[in-house]
Amino acid sequence: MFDSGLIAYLKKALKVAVLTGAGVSAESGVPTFRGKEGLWKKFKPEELANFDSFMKNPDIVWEWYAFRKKMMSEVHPNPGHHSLVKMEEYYPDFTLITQNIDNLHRIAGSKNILELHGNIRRNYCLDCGRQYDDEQLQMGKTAPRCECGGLIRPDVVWFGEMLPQDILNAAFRAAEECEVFFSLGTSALVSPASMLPMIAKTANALLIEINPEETELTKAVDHHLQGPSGEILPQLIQEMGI
Ligand code: BV8
Ligand code: ZN
Repeated sequence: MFDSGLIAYLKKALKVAVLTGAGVSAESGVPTFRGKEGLWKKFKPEELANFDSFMKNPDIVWEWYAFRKKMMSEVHPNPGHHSLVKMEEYYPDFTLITQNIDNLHRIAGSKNILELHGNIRRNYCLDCGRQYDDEQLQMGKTAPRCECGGLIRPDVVWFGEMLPQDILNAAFRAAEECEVFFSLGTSALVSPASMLPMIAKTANALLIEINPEETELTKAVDHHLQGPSGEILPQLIQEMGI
């Protein structure tokens, strides 16, 4: 199924980094952003996933997040997530960088995860910073309030917001130092996450993309493995014998 040279190279690599996007969760039933059934189709992302809209209309933004929290709490990791857990166990130095906020990598058992855009399971108070997980929130029609009276927001990175600096730096470091970089299920459009694959390539890593479609990145990758990650990744690790 795969080029034998590629399998041999992957088996002897020591340092591997992976960037995942919404496509990796598509086979779990989580709609991607830009796909046909794209989440962004139903909603105006710019109007929902940003701080100003939240301050202007917290109830509307919370309605969207309550809908996504419920949907993400009812889905399960797919074979693609489980293959990444096996890869983490196999490689001496493995970094999983994700743009996804759906918590599925953690549920699948991945350990060393860099959550670039936060995690939909976490929330915090805008005024006092107190953290709340979903179970502690009364999810209703209006945005939940903290005991101090402050507005509670989801702990995700909105457009125009900085990514957590320490996590982003760790992701840049992993991309610079790895021998193999996988770009999985991402349209590679949202920065600064979209910079990581080219940072790895510039640092002479082997750049592999898994995606049923071509993306902005495809022309620059060493291997474009065309297909769903939930099918390709299990085949890849099977051929690698891990
Ligand atoms: C920042 C969390 C610095 C929230 C997300 C112009 C105006 C304003 C801003 C900008 C601008 N130009 C650039 C920017 C910066 C902006 C940006 O990149 N915008 C894009 C749209 C151009 N970035 C930011 O704002 C970032 N912050 O830059 O701060 C700064 C600060 C202050 C002032 C100046 C600068 C913050 C970005 C984070 C936004 N938050 N999510 C939430 O989810 O609610 S982004 C969200 O969208 C995701 O996290 C993810 O990153 C992105 C979606 O991308 P993908 O994951 O790739 O998903 P997509 O649907 O696009 O693609 C899916 C792919 O999977 C497809 O290729 C498909 O073919 C494939 N696929 C489908 N099925 C499968 C599959 N693949 C494999 N298997 C399958 N089965
Ligand atoms: Zn508070």
